[in-house]
Amino acid sequence: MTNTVTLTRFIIEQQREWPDASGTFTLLLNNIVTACKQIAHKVNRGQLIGVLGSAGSENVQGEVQKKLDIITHEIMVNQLIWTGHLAGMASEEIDDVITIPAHYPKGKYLVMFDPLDGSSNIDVNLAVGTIFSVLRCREGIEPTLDDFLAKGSEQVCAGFVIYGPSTMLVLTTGQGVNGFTLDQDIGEFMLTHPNMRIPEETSEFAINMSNQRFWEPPVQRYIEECVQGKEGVRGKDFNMRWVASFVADIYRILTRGGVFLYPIDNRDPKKPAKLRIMYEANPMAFIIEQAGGLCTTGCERILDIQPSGIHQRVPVILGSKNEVGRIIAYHQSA
Ligand code: FBP
Repeated sequence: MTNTVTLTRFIIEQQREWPDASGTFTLLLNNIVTACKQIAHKVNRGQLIGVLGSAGSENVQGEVQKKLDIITHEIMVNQLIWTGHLAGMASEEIDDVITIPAHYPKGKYLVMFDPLDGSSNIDVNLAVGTIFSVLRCREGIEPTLDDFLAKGSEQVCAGFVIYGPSTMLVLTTGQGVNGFTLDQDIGEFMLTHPNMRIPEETSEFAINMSNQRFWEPPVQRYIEECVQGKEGVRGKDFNMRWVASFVADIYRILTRGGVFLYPIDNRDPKKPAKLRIMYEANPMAFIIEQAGGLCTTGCERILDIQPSGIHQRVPVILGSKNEVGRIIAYHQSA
């Protein structure tokens, strides 16, 4: 099978449907993708270039940073800061928003990113990824925090790159979801998975079971019923998967269906949830909904949430429509 449609061709042909498109978005996306190709190279080389292991520092989340957390953060910033397409950026790895220095032109987009998602898996050679979200912003101005804290429903683009057996890009600009595989020989992402759709039905759930005693009753009930299988009220057996790399769990769900839960829990009242809304939950929610799935906190559609902070955490339940719909109903009847 010869895949001839490159990402650049795909985006340019898509832009032709937007009469007032200036082409800036295509250029911005190309810069993001160039950064991800550089990251793929570092991740793939691993200990050959001494980039595995801890950096011995903590990020704003209080998490011990891996060397690659910092390296990938710097690659994203260095690839985007000079382009003239951005008014600002935000990254999982640093506290404040990243402003564009005065000696570079400013543009009309904001990019938020998790440079290395699933970094707890990097030293054990499991799939990791980069997640990004793009918002429009008032042009040529110094953006305020409010410009960044837009609802997920206002994203113009969301995507992630998974550094796994293949390096793949999954992307939406609000016209469905498409998957591209990096052809290492020519260094181009090729369209290999057009119009990805999530099956509405599934018998596979993903959750970190070790947190079970901290979950709220609706999630306790849902998982209990799945585990009871065909002997229980669901009358069918369920399988479980948990990679602990959001990108990997999401890519599996995009490919064969499933439901992912990182629900609210009462382990630590100061940190009732794990995943960050701006550069994890919102971009994945946009992708999942564009692929025919649902994404909720259990009580609220993720894309309708008014964010209150760049590193705000939210409960995330997403995936195949019928199962997520059942979990929402369990929350409503609780
Ligand atoms: P980061 O690695 O970017 O901090 O992401 C958080 C994450 O690793 C997700 O990728 C994953 O879904 C989740 O945390 C795993 O959590 P846990 O280690 O509690 O199972």
